Amino acid sequence: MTVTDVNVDEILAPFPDKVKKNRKKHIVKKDESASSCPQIEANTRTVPGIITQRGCCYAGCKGVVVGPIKDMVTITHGPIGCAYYSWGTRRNKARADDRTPPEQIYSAMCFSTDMQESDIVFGGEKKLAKMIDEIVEIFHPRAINVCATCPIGLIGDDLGAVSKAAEERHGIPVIHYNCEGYKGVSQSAGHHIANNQIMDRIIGKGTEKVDGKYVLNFLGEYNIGGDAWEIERLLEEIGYTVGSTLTGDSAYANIKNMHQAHLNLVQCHRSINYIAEMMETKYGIPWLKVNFIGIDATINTLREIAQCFGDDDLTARTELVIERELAAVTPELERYRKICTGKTAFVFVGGSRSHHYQYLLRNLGMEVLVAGYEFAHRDDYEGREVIPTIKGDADSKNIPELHVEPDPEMYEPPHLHLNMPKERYDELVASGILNEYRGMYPDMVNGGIMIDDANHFETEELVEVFKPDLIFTGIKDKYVTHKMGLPSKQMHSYDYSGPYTCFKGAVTFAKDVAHSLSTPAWKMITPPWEQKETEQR
Ligand code: CFN
Ligand code: HCA
Repeated sequence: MTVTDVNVDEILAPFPDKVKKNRKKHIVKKDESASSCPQIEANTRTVPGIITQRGCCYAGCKGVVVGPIKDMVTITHGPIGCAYYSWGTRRNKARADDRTPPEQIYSAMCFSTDMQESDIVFGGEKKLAKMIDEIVEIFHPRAINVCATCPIGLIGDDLGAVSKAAEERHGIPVIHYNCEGYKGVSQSAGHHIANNQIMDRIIGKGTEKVDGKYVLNFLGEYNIGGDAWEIERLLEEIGYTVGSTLTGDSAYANIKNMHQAHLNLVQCHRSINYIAEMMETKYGIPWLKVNFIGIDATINTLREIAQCFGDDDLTARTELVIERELAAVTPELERYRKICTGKTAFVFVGGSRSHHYQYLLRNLGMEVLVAGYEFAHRDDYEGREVIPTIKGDADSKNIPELHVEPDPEMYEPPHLHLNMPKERYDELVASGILNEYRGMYPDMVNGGIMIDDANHFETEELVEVFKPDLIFTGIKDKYVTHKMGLPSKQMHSYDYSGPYTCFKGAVTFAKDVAHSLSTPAWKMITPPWEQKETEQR
């Protein structure tokens, strides 16, 4: 059977009719003969009871966006479990630098009010206030984040009031996030809440001058396994100054001065597009969607950034760095490419990597048969902007969009938001220097499946049908995959490896993938559908 023969209805057949109808809208099969991308349902509630890969709003706010800010103490106001299980689960690395000494790095620590039954009954505000006082006394942080978990919203603790009073007592910013886990439908709501508060409370508050002819901020890069450091190395060699990342290895001390940059680069569009847009509106800073995953993607990105400034020296240095890095990695990459070429894969990650890694996999000669996101929005799939409408209390800026209404009339490439004349933009696109924004769909193979919020059942069915050589996914289906006799590579944490960005990162990735593919252990496992019934018990 070829990939184009796969029938989505057959995969969904065992579901009850209502579930079938729902899930069908979240699955799109690539059809090269169709003129445009079919609409995919995304950013909507998961069917109750289904084993989703998604996380919660608190995970998106605390775990993803604000937790990595190294010089801020981040308090989890809630029961200890939420703090414990969000402690150190992401590999966002941080190190000391000129502004932040080692004793002021708190991002790997775990702080929680440890709400008990009596606190739930009588309220946790006093406990939180006392905890902030103790933290200031013991750790002397520059600023504090306070993140709410589910019960806090239910009992109605006023985080804003407690934080404001603490700010007055101690004279440092205490920033609160009403990111109760149940808000929205996934981590995505938490990204939005975190973006709003960072924009409102941190960016623009600094007065220290950021020196540099070309100052860039790097948004949506979380330094997993050291990814951001590898990118910064190249950018600095070319002649850029990286003012701040958001939020991998970032500090309050740098984020507050981000408004001085000339250009914002956006790696993960899903988690940080709100700040990119808001900074463009408020400070007139243009932003550029980039991708440092994959050799060709990195080269394109470096050239595009240089084009934004139109400086010949910068362009020349960009070409020199590209040439040198390429020469250094090509022989080793070729070795691993031989093992990877012709192999097939699934890629299922949160909200941006599933597309970014398609470029790198293509460099290795691998074909992605199934790709999807846990919590992406339609623009991430379809490659066009879909305007969100806010449902609920639209006046409260802490309520993120809960549902996205499609606007088929709307098309604006979110890839490029530059304050450059339209003619210059058209010229750069026409000459092939700037690429149009592409969502995941245009990069799928014909007959391949694009799937939103995939669940365990569907993943197993798709594996049985497509029989990929490897799955790129997260911890929640890593071991299920192994039991099916398939290697899996964690695309969130990189399984203790990385960095995977730019040229050297591509080699590290290729080596890890080649090792996974060559391990004989997978042939010794019989997948469930090949086992006899008695063996299955
Ligand atoms: S580092 Fe990012 S790249 S921020 Fe986002 S959408 Fe998560 S934590 Mo896991 S790996 Fe993943 Fe993306 Fe952006 Fe990470 S694909 S799910 S919320 N994500
Ligand atoms: C999160 C964090 C996560 C989880 C990874 C996984 C991460 O979404 O809360 O499921 O394997 O990258 O650490 O996405």
